[in-house]
This record gives sequence, C-alpha cells and structure tokens, in this order.
Amino acid sequence: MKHRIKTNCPRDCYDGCGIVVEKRDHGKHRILGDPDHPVSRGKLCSKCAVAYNGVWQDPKARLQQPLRRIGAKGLQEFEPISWDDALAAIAEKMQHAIDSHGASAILHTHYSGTLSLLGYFFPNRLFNYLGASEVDPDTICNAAGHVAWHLLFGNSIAGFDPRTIKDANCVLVWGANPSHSAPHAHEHWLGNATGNVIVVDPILTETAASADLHLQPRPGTDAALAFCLLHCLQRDGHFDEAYINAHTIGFTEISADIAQATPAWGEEKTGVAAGDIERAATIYGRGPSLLWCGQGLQRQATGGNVMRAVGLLPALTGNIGKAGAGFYYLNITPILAGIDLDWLGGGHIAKKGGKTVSHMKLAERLSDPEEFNVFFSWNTNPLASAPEQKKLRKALQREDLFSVVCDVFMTDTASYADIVLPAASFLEYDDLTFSYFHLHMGAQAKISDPMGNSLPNAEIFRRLAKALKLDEPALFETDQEIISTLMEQMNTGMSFDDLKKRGYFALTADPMLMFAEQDFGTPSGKIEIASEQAIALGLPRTPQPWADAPSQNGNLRFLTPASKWRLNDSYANDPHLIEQSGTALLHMNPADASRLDIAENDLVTVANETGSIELTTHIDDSVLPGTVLSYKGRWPLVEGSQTNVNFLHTARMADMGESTSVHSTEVGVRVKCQSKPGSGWGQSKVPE
Ligand SMILES: Nc1nc2c(c(=O)[nH]1)N[C@H]1C(S)=C(S)[C@@H](COP(=O)(O)OP(=O)(O)OC[C@H]3O[C@@H](n4cnc5c(=O)[nH]c(N)nc54)[C@H](O)[C@@H]3O)O[C@H]1N2
Ligand SMILES: Nc1nc2c(c(=O)[nH]1)N[C@H]1C(S)=C(S)[C@@H](COP(=O)(O)OP(=O)(O)OC[C@H]3O[C@@H](n4cnc5c(=O)[nH]c(N)nc54)[C@H](O)[C@@H]3O)O[C@H]1N2
Ligand SMILES: [Mo]
Repeated sequence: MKHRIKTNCPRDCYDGCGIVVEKRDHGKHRILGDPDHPVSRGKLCSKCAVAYNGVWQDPKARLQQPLRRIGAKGLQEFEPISWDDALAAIAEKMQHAIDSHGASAILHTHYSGTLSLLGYFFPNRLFNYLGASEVDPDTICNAAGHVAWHLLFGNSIAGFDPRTIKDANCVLVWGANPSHSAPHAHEHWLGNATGNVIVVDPILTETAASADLHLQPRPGTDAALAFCLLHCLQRDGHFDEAYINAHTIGFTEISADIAQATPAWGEEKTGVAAGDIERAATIYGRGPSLLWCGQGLQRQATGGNVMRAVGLLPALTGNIGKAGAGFYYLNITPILAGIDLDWLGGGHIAKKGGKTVSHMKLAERLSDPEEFNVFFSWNTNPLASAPEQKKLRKALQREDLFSVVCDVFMTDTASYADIVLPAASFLEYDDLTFSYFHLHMGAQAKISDPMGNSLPNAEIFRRLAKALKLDEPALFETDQEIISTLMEQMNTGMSFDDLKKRGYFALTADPMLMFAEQDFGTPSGKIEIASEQAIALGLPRTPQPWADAPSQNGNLRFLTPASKWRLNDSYANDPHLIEQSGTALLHMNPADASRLDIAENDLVTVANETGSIELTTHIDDSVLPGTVLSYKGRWPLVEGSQTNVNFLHTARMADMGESTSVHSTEVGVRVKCQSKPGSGWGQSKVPE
C-alpha cells in the first residue's frame, strides 16, 4: 500500500521546500519534491533527496532509545535505559544544580537541527521558566548582521518579497551562495531573473559564474567596496535626494567618506578592478534593484560594519518600498504571518537570572568548573559546528559536568554526553514550517510513528517538566493545542488539517511591498546612517569605509562556507553523501600553490593558533590568491582524521552581536605528504 502525503522541509535553509511522501506500511517511505509547491516544483535538492531517503530512515543510524554513558566521555560507550530512568536522572542533576547554584548553572544550547516551530521553540519554555542560561543561538550564524541592520533600518527580519524580482532590473547578491545554500532559489528564482545579476563573492561560486557580473573582492573588504559603489552612484546622479531628505538621518556625516572612495582607491583596497566597480554601480543605479546580503557576508571581524555599509546602497538610491526594489537579510516569515514566537518559546513565563553566552565563549566558559554544572545540547551539534573544537572537547570531558544531548543521530556531541535522548524526525510529528526567504508557511505532517522509542522535541520537554515536578501549565500544552493557537494567530481561516491538505500557503497573493510606508523601527523612525545607538554600543556613529589588509606573513584567509552536500553538519553521516563529497579538500589558487610548492592532491597541514588539521589540496583558480576554501559540515567522528574545519575556527568575535568571524580565520599551510599520481579527490564522484 502507498499513500501520498504532503509535508514540508524544516531544515535551516532559504528554500523551505514542499515535500510529497509516498507512505509505505512496510519499509522506507519515499520522499519526493512536491510538484504543486512553487519552490520545490517536484524536485528536492541533491542532499535532502539522498539523506531523507537514506540515513534519516535508517534504523541502524537513528537513535532509538535513551542512552546512559558507561565509558569515558567521547568513547561512545553507552547502555540503553528507559525514558523514565533517563528523565529521572536528568531531573535529579538539574534539581541539584538549581538547589546548590541556582538555575543559571544549567547551560543549554540549541540551534538549527529543525526549524519547525514546535521543535525549535517549545523546549525553550522549560529553560526560560527555570531561568537557565542559554548559548545565544544566532552568535554562530547571523547575529552581527541583525545588529547592524537593526541600527540602520530598525529591522533585520523583514526583507524584500522574492516575488518582486519580476519588477527588478538588477539583483545584487552580496556574500550569499544560493547555488549551495538555496539551490531552488538559485535555479528558479535567480536563474529566471529578467534583470542583471551581480554577485559579490571572493569565490567564483556557481552563483557567481552564472551572474552577469562577478565582483571578487578580498574577504573583509566589502565596506570599502560599498563606499566605492556609492561614490560612483552619487557621481552619476543615482542618489535619490528627496528620499535621503525624507527618510534618512546622518547623510552629511558620510559625504567625505563617499567622496574619497574613488574606484581607483577601491581597486587598491579590495582587489576589484575599477572598471568592474563602475559597471556594477551603473547596473545597480538604473534600478529598481534588489539587494540580498548573505549570512556568509557578515561572518567577518568587521562584519557588522560591512552590513551597515552595504545597506547604504538601497538607502541612498531610494531602492526601498517600491516594486522590484528592496533589501533582504532574512524573512522571519512566522512573525510576518502574525505568530508570537516569544510566547511559543515561553517569554511569558521566563524567570530572570539566566546568563547569555556567545558561541564564541562557549568553550572557554564551559572549561570553568565554577560556572556551569549541567550542559544541555538539543537540536544542534556543537562538536561539529562551533569554534575552538579542541578546547570544547576538553571542556566536555570534565567529569564534574553533567551533559545531556538530544539528537536524531549519534553525533560527536552526543558521544560526550552522560545521557543521550533520541529525537524523532520531521516525518514523525505534526508541526509548522517556514522559509526565511520566500514568504511561505507550511505544514509538517506526521507520516508515521517516531522510530523506536524516539520522541519529538516538544514531547521530550513536556516529560522532562513532569520529571522535574513542575506545574506551570504552559510547559504541558499539547502539540495540538499549540498548533491551533498558532493557526489562530495567523488568522488565515484555515485549520491545521486544511493546511495539511494544501501543504503550504503564501502570506499574500501578490508580492508584499516591504517598507512601502517607509516605517523604520529605529529611534528616529528613519534610516539611521548616523546612529546614537551605535555609539551606545561602542561602535562608530556611521558605517566606515574599512577594508581588511591582505593577510600578512604568508598566512591565508580560510573560508568555510556552506557545502552543497550537507545542511550545516546534518547529512555528514549519510553513506551516499559521504561518497559523493569525497575527501575533505583545501581549494587553493595556483599562485599560492606554486609559492608554497604545493601540488594537486598533496596532503597539507593547515594550522593556526587555535588548532591544526590535515586536508587534501585541490588547485583551483576559483579562489583568490591569499584565500583558501574548505566547505563546512563534516563530522569529526566520520572523518578518518577525527577533525573538521572548526578545529581552526577561532573564538574571535565580530564587531557586533558577539557573533562569529569565521570567514576572518587565517591559517598557514604546509605540505605534509606529497601526492601520488591517481590518489585523492579524483576518485570521488563529484569533488566537493
Ligand atoms: N566553519 C564554519 N562553521 C560554521 C558555519 C560556517 O559557515 N563555517 N556556519 C554556522 C552556521 S550558519 C550555523 S546555523 C551552525 C549550525 O550548527 P548546528 O546547529 O550544529 O547545525 P547542524 O550541524 O545541522 O546540527 C543540528 C543537529 O540537530 C539534529 N536534529 C535535526 N532535527 C532534529 C530534531 O528534530 N530534534 C533534535 N533534538 N535534533 C535534531 C541534527 O541531527 C544535527 O545533529 O553552524 C555554524 N558553523
Ligand atoms: N547546502 C547547504 N545549504 C545551506 C546550509 C548548508 O550548510 N548547506 N546552511 C544554511 C545556513 S544555517 C545558513 S546561515 C545559510 C548560509 O548561506 P549563505 O548566506 O549563502 O552563506 P555562506 O554559505 O556561509 O557564504 C556565502 C558566501 O559568502 C562568501 N564570503 C565569505 N567571506 C566573504 C566576504 O568577506 N565578502 C563577501 N562578499 N563574501 C564573502 C563565501 O565565499 C560564500 O560563497 O545557508 C543555509 N543553507
Ligand atoms: Mo546558519
């Protein structure tokens, strides 16, 4: 027997695809793209198609039973235990921490395993209610950009509606690589743009290769490049003075910076040819123009300044609030749909006292035996994704730290847990999903019961609240109750069952015009080019035309963006995707290779003050001289080397939001072992 059921992909991805599941009573379900969905159009991306039909349904790979550690931390020696015993053990340790040190001694971390609303937000209710400490999730991803655009626009979670591309003469994609990070948007959205596409990226990505114009600046020089574009735009009469007067404050304070940012100066600062800067300004200036600032863009030591500077383009050319114009960083669609995420995550029952810790400080703070006694990691895999891997492992080996990990799989992080809790997958419970690009909400439909004894995140935390003998009703609301409240908040007239039948809905029939009222959430209500709030944060009053200098002393800038074959670190354990993506590579420009006497397929040591790893070289002129590239997303425990790129990810914070500066990482590279003919990545099907 097979039935076809619509559901939606809850991964942390711009696309947010519609899925059709051919449900089987016996054996694996078949997971396909929904032909009626405007994004997936009947096809899933290569990674989800493989992993959802592979490791995600593999009973041998899935965690199916709570586990208790019986060997040393990290050795993966566990015994199965019942849910009651697991939750009782956790409750006892949590209660002990609360009684002896206060709830702030419990540190929880969570992020992007599932973005479905209950799965992502509901567990926070318990930690909020207790007043536990939290690792600020966005500090590993996009916090600097949020702060920057909050200062400038008073908003960083509502950008252009992608459907407005039909009216755009130019799409400027700055530091995003949708060919990997949003493959459907790359193919069907950007691929069908009628206007010119400009891509700004230090790597010749597939997105850049298919653009009309690719600007390839040295990493961290984007603010200077933005000021050069502004220089040309002003010179050529593309500034909208009426708009600037009506809707911005502080313009005169950056006039001198714009005046000095000539294309020749920009070429020297950024490495982009002056003629290309001119061409980009001409295309963007014609307008209407869309600007997409990627999350990769702001993962720089001065990433916040970069975002503020690049955001000046739409502000000064008036490319805001009209068809085909606008800026975009993230669309938090559930909020735009009317959902109260703060309520969902328990803001209304939160107790004070919990600390907030940046991911950049996690390894250091967890190393301190005085500060945290209980560590709870759910929906995230910090021993693959976080910085300072060596130090973090050492911290998680602390015998006096009780750690709990809740995941779908036995990850590196789970290997270090005292108790492992098996989470159900998105095929096994009802929920709501969204895309942070397209303005769509979707239904996640339960296809079958949770595998083995695994449970959905929300149910796990209801049971834990019970084990803790708590009686706050918000901790026990059922999925059904919450989903109906969320449906009411969205006020669509649809029930969840209606939505399940349809699969998804778009927030509006026609493209939404963001900021049509020019209503900015800044203190002045205008776009704040000069910002008192920035001063209060210890930042410059205005965006600065800064550019990082090229790396010194033979060091190379180490970029580790999204891989085509994984979704963050998810899918790193799928056997077919492991084969597809082959050996972990270091992409290096031929000029650097010859300077360092490195050849194709050499095994090299890549090192800095944080750590050292070994990678196989791929000589590749799509990366700039002075820059090397290796994709994120591998699990150390799957790699023969037991390491991944985050052994080199320093804890240096960006200028805003205590956020990651991972793309500012610098490394030295030297040959460890020269290649033998016929060895290395050439054997994998598609080198990553
Ligand atoms: N070097 C480098 N490092 C980076 C980045 C980079 O660009 N370069 N990018 C960073 C970014 S942008 C991000 S967002 C972070 C992401 O980092 P993480 O949040 O660690 O993302 P994932 O590795 O996908 O981990 C999610 C985990 O959640 C599990 N999971 C999936 N569904 C569920 C569920 O329903 N319940 C539970 N309990 N678990 C579930 C998955 O199995 C997986 O192990 O990584 C960051 N790390
Ligand atoms: N396949 C796949 N899809 C994903 C993910 C994944 O891991 N794999 N992760 C998801 C998540 S959590 C996120 S946050 C998004 C991230 O997706 P994106 O927003 O696309 O961000 P990244 O892939 O980190 O980086 C995008 C580009 O930024 C460039 N870049 C790095 N430094 C600079 C710089 O200084 N200046 C400029 N102009 N560009 C720079 C990199 O070369 C890279 O090509 O993707 C999501 N989608
Ligand atoms: Mo992310």
